[in-house]
Amino acid sequence: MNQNNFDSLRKIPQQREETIAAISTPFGESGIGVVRMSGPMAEPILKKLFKSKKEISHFDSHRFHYGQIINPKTGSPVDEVLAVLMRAPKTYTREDVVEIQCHGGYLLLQKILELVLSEGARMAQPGEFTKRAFLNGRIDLTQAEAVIDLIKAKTMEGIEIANQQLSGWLYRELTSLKERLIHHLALIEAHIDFPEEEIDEIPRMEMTQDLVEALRKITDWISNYDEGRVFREGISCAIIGKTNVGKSSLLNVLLKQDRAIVTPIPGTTRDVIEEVLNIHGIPVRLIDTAGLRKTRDSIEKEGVMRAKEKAANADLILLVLDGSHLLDEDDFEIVSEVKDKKKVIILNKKDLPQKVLLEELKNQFPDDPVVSISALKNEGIDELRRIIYNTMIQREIRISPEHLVIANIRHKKLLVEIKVSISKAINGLKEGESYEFIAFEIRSSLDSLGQMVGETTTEDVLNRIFEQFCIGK
Ligand SMILES: Nc1nc2c(ncn2[C@@H]2O[C@H](COP(=O)(O)OP(=O)(O)OP(=O)(O)O)[C@@H](O)[C@H]2O)c(=O)[nH]1
Ligand SMILES: [Mg+2]
Repeated sequence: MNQNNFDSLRKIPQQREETIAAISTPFGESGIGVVRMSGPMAEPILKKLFKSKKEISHFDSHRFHYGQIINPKTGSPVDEVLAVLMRAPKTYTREDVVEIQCHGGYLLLQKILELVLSEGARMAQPGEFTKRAFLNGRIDLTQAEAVIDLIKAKTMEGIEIANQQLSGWLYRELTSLKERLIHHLALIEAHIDFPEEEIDEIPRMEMTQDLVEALRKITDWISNYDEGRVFREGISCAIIGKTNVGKSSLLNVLLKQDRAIVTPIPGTTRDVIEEVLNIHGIPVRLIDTAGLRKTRDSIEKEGVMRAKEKAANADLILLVLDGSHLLDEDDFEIVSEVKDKKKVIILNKKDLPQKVLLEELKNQFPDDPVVSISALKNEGIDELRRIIYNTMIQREIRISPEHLVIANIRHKKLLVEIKVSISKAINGLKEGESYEFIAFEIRSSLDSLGQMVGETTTEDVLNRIFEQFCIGK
């Protein structure tokens, strides 16, 4: 096969003679803060800045050392710290790594970073430590992507999916698939290259069966993407309805806190209020909006416009109606506004005498779940939470080490490409297509596989992935 396909980007030196440095802890005050370096200058820089009562002529690797950071120009102490030197290759980046744990004041961290930079390190770009771990071959691209997912996860389910990927489970599956495909390709290419030699006939049946088996696995992975994505990225959920129907009350009761102002005056909420909530493992960005009505008030007008914009972009609409009043023109207008959106119809104020019947509403919205609640009395809220979950999770997925969950759109797109090529190869085998044709399809599936794990990924795509990281990771 064409070896260029798998010429790993990781073998290309990426100016890694440079030593990078960054503050790895968040901006603000904290108990401790960490300045991190990676690269060949990490140890010499540490030796220049670090002073200990005990003479440390030789740093033990992977051990804490107690001492002070001093300004080498003035000799004055900057902070009392613990420093760790981790010598390559058993480190996060596979390069020499130094971590300086100092007091967590931001100015202090800035000062230590400045000293490190003035001694020859350069500022790290977002995700550059992890990028080096990838470029130096410690992790593949799917594992690097899992690092960012782990940091950004909002629920335990999100953490589990990221951990599964970080442990290299996806990488191992893809590697074994790659080996199978390379095996088939080698057989076919031998026939193409030496047609007149005495080589065994290609076992078309067995090859077909093996590819069908691989296809089944890939199809299975693709099929749980929608659910995986929901757990990884979460959903946006806009609470929409007329004024005074209880939208802000609903936000508050779901959040279990008085986040939004609630009054009997229609038009209370003007601006958009957003909060994140965990619904059975789904991170839900809940958006309370201004009640939709025609208004002359310019502030409220702006609020109504924003509400419509949020409704248009939301993954899910919570359409709130007031069950204690007959529905009117305003309600119907809102209904028609969101008719093509995924939504839950909520009949609020069930504690009051009802003018709208739940059954009638169910007939009116045969395709949408309908639920009757009281935001004021906290009734029906658990049922609503369950309905929101069921609306987004069509099929239950098991998140466990044995069940691979695909949650990243980049992975899904590549898996679909692989699926298409393998399907074509299978059909080609069944219909007696030329070996060139089958080899071409297997090669293109191998190329997509290479992009997935980062072996043939373009620099552009890599940059886009690592840009999402924070500085210092
Ligand atoms: N009885 C009863 N009153 C409710 C219920 N939910 C909300 N209310 C009352 O209805 C009034 C309006 O509630 P809000 O939550 O401010 O309504 P809203 O839809 O956010 O209103 P705007 O922000 O003006 O669009 C308040 O007086 C609430 O106490 C309910 O379930 N039962
Ligand atoms: Mg409101």
